[in-house]
Amino acid sequence: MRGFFDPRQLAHAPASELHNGGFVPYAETPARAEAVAAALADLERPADRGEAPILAVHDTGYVEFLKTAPARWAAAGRPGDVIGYIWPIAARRPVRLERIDALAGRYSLDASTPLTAETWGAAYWSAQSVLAALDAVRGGDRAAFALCRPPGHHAGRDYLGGYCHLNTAAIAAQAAIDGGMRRVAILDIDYHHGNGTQDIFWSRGDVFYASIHADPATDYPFYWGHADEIGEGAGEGATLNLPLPQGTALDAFRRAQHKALAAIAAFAPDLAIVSFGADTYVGDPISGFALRTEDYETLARDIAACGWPVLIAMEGGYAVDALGANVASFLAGF
Ligand code: SP5
Ligand code: ZN
Repeated sequence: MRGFFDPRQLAHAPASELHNGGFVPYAETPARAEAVAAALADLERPADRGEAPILAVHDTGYVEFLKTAPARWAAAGRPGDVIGYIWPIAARRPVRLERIDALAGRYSLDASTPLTAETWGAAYWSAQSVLAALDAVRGGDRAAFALCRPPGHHAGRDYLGGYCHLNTAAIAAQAAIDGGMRRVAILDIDYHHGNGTQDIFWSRGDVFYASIHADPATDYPFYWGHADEIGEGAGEGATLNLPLPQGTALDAFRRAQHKALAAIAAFAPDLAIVSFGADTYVGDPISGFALRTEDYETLARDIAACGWPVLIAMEGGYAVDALGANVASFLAGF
């Protein structure tokens, strides 16, 4: 299977994130991508397909913010990485935002996703990697892999969060549709619910979003991912949430994935995009499921058996020592 990655994706390295009331080392490290790249032979560098496919999903003001916020932060005399501290919960109306702190709150979901001067470039090449993998599948490959880092599924049209800036799965799905595919399914098997992907396609009937994740009652992102969230308007019924309790191991996860695959089969997609997080691993430091390395191959075989062309986009996975083996196991199933 062809896989895509650009070394410029490594340059994004925030120092810390806000967690449980204090700053702790940032969990989404460059070492994650290095571990995956080391485990997979010959990842290819993506071509540059420009900003248009990114702007087909993301708000132009938000993209401008990602590019310019670090310089504005430095110009304001701030040390460290850009991070918001005020969020527009009440004043959700168009007001002219001047200060960097106003913008940081407007364009972010949480305070665990700081921006550095290198973030835009890394996120840009993460998006180019997923677009290169899409082209491999469009060219006839049965499956292709994008080592997306930073990850994407918590990022919405106009907000970052959950270590994510550009929603790579959504960018690929939109590019597939704009390139002539009629229906695209996204199967999200990261430990966390992909609130950004769900939000982007919430009212759309042409992109089916199915997610298996930790119950938002106990886990980030808390506000989204409940079983009764099914989409609305033209998208009603095109969102499927299958929350599972902490401690879930292969058997229950696999049963949930069978449900998701059956729903996707009924949707009859031209392409399946898998948002793949290995933070479901038993040894993951920030998560609570109990999958083992060999389980990823089993899950991948079940997906491959459905027969759709598959684009695999990397999401989370924070047990760096096991990450390469976990990703390799998953890809082996295809
Ligand atoms: C893509 C993805 O998996 N994002 C996950 C975001 C979860 N953020 C909330 C969990 C906070 C745990 N932080 C622990 C930091 C240890 N250094
Ligand atoms: Zn995750």
